[in-house]
Amino acid sequence: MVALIRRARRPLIVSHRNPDPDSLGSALGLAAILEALGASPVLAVSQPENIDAVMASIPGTERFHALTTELLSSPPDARPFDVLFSVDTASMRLLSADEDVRTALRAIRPIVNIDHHVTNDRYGDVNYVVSDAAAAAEVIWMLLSTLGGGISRDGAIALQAGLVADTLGFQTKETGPRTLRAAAALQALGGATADIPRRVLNVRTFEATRLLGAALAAAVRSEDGRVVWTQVSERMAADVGARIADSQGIPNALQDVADAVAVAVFYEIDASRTRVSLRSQGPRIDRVAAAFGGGGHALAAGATVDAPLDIATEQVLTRLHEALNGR
Ligand SMILES: [Mn+2]
Repeated sequence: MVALIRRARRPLIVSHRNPDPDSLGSALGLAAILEALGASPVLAVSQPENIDAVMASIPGTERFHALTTELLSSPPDARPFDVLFSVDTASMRLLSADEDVRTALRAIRPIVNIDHHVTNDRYGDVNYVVSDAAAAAEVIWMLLSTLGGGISRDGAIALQAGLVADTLGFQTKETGPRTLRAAAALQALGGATADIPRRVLNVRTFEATRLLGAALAAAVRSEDGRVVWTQVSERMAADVGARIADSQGIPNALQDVADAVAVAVFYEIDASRTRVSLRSQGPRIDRVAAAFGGGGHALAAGATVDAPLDIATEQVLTRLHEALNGR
């Protein structure tokens, strides 16, 4: 792994679609490591236009190219890629919805898969999957400390943003001594922990605030009190002058309900598809997400269900109750 990083001259760094602060921050952190070693990395994600204002506060996000067949067939400066680094991404399928893009990505060798998802399917030629790491950014920091090299201040800020976001400000069960050592080291490199949490965790738009309120007011609790869930419909969003894409922080707010063991938030994508985010305080819920073609972590996972909002809600809740009852 270390040899591959040292040898790379023109690496392509990619991460999953529907970007989040950890996917972007860990990619930017890896880019900073490679740059400190003299390489010229190119960064790409599917639909970089989906990088919202919160994520755009991470320095360097404007560097992401759209991950398209055009980028892969005619790379910037006509310099071919000599290695593909994929970060925070459990399977190739999550990099792009476009089969042609995935085929073109597979033509770049070697593929180096750096991740922290338990559901990672080891699609790389080299796989560095640390499933007890709290964030992909923590795994990147492990590489940095092994290399013993330097990193720019912006790189440190990007990695700190990934750590802070995936741990919800160092609150998740995955947050361990190594996570905090990474945070301390990144703070010493200029990635302060005072300013970044507000930027990536707390700040939300006015529209997202109103939508959060509506979604919380519509919350439902199961009879046994163990599951709390809500639906975010097109209509709910329109009623508060927002779009579903504005939604932010709903699962995290619901999981603070006392005695709730698991939380589910259902988002209407269109008339036949529903996205679900799941959180758990203990029982594994990644298998519930996997049953619907999704994935994630033991205690935080999600899926896109091919069913309308109400039907998807019923299907997932049934599975979720089975999982909580150990069936
Ligand atoms: Mn992550």
